Amino acid sequence: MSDVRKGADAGPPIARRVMLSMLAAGAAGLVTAPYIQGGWEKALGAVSQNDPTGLSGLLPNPSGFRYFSVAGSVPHKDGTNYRLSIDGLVDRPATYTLDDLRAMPQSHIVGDVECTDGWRVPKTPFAGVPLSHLLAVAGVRPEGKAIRFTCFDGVYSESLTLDQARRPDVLIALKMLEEPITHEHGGPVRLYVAPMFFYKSAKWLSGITVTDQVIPGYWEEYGYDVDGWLEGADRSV
Ligand SMILES: Nc1nc2c(c(=O)[nH]1)N[C@H]1C(S)=C(S)[C@@H](COP(=O)(O)O)O[C@H]1N2
Ligand SMILES: [Mo]
Repeated sequence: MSDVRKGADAGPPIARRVMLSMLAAGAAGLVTAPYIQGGWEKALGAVSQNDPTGLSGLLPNPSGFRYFSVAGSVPHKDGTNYRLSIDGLVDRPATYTLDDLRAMPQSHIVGDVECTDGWRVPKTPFAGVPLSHLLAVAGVRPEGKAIRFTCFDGVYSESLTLDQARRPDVLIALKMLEEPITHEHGGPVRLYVAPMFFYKSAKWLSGITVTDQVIPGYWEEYGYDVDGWLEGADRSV
């Protein structure tokens, strides 16, 4: 690379240049150009992976989604190295591969996606294993009252009460938008908590731990409600 700079300013020059040009494209209204959506999403995802400012999450995206990651970079995982563990207050702790999860009962849900930042994507299809199924297989002990979720980005975490976790509209999602979940959207496996704000839907899910009380997740430490119900959600399910 000819223009690698030295000193405090030496960052990833290509990533920064791409990001700036995409910001410029957005500002110039070029986003109405007929981008192939997958390509645009891929490019955006690649940029947000290298974007410590989080600014790229604000880039316009024809699908309506924004990409969020509180981690600067996230390892890519697939069927060869992905693992999901379930442990804590259960009788039968286990670790699952992607194939294990694919072989379990799958549910399909079409739900609204809504971030607290105000963007919303209605009627988004998700598919995967009901969390209730995994909990039943693991055998939650009587002391178990809540779930802590951890992620292979090494940073993010989330929580649900046991009652919330057992709802049929809470999925260990393997598919989103009828396709395997992309890395940018938290693949190969993310949580989907249909009745709650999207921050509850932890991306890059790697751990499910049954705890005796709710341990607030990443954003909840900064004041987000641990009960992130969407307006109109049926809380009694
Ligand atoms: N691991 C992880 N999961 C996460 C987040 C994150 O930063 N890291 N952001 C949350 C927030 S605030 C939102 S709105 C959604 C964004 O999902 P998307 O990037 O697929 O649109 O993921 C949620 N899950
Ligand atoms: Mo969000």
